[in-house]
Amino acid sequence: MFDFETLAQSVISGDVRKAEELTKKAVSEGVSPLDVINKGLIAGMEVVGQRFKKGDMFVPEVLIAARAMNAGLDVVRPLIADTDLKGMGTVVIGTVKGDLHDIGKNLVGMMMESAGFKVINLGVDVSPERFVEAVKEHDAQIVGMSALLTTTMLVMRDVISALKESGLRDKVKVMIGGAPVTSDFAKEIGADGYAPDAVSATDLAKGFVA
Ligand code: B1M
Repeated sequence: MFDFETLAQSVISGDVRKAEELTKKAVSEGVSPLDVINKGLIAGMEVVGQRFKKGDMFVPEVLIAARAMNAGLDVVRPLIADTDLKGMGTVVIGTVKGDLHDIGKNLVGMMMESAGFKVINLGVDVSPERFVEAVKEHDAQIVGMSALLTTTMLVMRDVISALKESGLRDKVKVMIGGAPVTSDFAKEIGADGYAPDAVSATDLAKGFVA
């Protein structure tokens, strides 16, 4: 039985080498990449989030923990992204303007890739205009927006307005997510769906193209 607790602990303490080594060990023992991510890497990052909230951890420590989590993700990424699935469609995904949080958004993008979507990851601090340009440029079927701040989640509405103004709103499905976002908020701003985590985000996207 793989020790997920120790893997989570390596993320919490920001031990990049240990996170990488333990992830490799899990993979070599046949642990599923999704379990490695959810029970080990994300579980560790959740503890970091709680400690950050209480003021027991500070920004530099959070960044170091995020680096350790990414080191683990780099190990499992090829295992879940290199599937033989046929193209499901193109998703343009980004963290909205003013917001620099990208760990969850990258995870969502990675899971979608593993499900066979072509994912255009626009990064962080993405303006409404940039979302519109990218939809046109890549002929995307889905727009995915992420926000982690109660202030920046409001930008999601602006992106939807920009899509309407450019005549693209009816051609794409819009999905949103991120810690402060809810399904009620999605309805309120006219998004097509909300997902609380990376796995349900992928299911939602699959439902859009089914
Ligand atoms: Co920030 N931060 N942060 N932070 N940070 C939060 C979000 C916060 C809740 C912490 C707190 O105080 N409790 C708080 C927001 C408060 C609020 O608005 N309500 C906060 C704050 C205040 C800030 C700063 C303002 C702090 C400061 O400078 N004073 C600042 C803002 C910078 C900015 O964006 N302009 C800031 C900075 C940072 C760091 C740079 C240090 C770092 C980000 C590093 C990075 O992303 N590269 C950071 C981090 C790491 C966090 C916490 C601790 C962890 C976020 C995270 O990565 N979680 C966070 C506390 C928390 O969330 N508990 C916090 C792990 C990740 C896997 O989960 O991102 O939720 P998550 O993604 C999930 C789901 O939400 C969902 O699926 C993902 C996977 O399951 N999901 C989607 C996400 N996007 C989706 C899109 C979808 C569907 C699902 O469809 C498209």
